[in-house]
Amino acid sequence: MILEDLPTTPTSEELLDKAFSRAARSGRAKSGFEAQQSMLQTAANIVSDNLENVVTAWPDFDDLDPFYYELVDAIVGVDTLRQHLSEVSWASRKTGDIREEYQARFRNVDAEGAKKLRKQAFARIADVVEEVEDDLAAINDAHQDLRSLPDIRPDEPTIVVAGYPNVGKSSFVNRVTNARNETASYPFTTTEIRVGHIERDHIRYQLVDTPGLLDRPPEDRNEIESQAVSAVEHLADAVLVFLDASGECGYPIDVQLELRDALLARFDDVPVLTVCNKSDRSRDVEADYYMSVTEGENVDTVLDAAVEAVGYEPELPFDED
Ligand SMILES: Nc1nc2c(ncn2[C@@H]2O[C@H](COP(=O)(O)OP(=O)(O)O)[C@@H](O)[C@H]2O)c(=O)[nH]1
Ligand SMILES: [Mg+2]
Repeated sequence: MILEDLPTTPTSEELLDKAFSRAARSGRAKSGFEAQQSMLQTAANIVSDNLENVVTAWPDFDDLDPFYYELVDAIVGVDTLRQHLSEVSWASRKTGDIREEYQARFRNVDAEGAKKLRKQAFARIADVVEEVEDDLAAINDAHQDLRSLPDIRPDEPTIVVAGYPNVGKSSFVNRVTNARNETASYPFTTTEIRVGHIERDHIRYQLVDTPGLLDRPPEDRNEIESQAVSAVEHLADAVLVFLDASGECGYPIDVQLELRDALLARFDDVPVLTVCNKSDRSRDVEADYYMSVTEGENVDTVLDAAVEAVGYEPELPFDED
């Protein structure tokens, strides 16, 4: 997804090792005063460039699609991440300042004096880098947490599949997308988001299955999960709520209907279709559609209805003014 191209964030130790060993190498190529000057340049440049790259590698959070913004915020906290990045940015500038300061001071000393100053400068650079040790670690953690986000395209028409566990959501998504390998999952707490794709009239639709999220009453969701629901809200163009009237899923039908009603209220901007799945077992509930995924009954009808409900009209290039 959008964040997968981020380079790995170095630890402060890795960064200092790299900077000082390259500096030593560049120092060996010269001698006396010049060796010291070259070491300072090299170390400071490596540190300040690498720290800056850590920061600029991240997209501007304000440019993120609301879906991803909410998701990033739910998983790592946008404000916290911004804070860490701004600390690292500070460290990059500070290292640049140290380089300038010592370069100026180098003008008035001999080789021996330059060596002393260079050592002093290295100690100060090391201090600066160590000061952002925690920030670098937190940025790296955030990156790890975010890199496995499923590749969801917020601009693609999206059908969200909801309903209690074991009502047949995954069976449906797997059957119609016919692409198990396309489903990716993202675990934070108990939550995953899985996505599969279908194509109708050359338009790609995303089918999103959210086990752990839209399969339980709102009051059972923790804060992160609630925020993830907000993210999904930005995404959904239509919602399919699956019911299992047979109760084989382990949840009584009245409880399932309560969840359906909560979803109707929550996703009030988009069509929400009620689908009684496992119609081979029971049809004992009022629903928009009756389907059996395992028997292949009405599966396409439900999919067509969902596509219809999305009502996606692709923008044609010549429509633009
Ligand atoms: N009898 C019957 N079983 C079904 C049907 N659809 C799914 N199942 C079964 O219900 C169980 C739970 O399905 P699953 O897709 O994992 O549900 P999910 O938890 O909502 O994703 C599995 O054993 C499925 O084979 C159906 O239409 N009829
Ligand atoms: Mg499932």
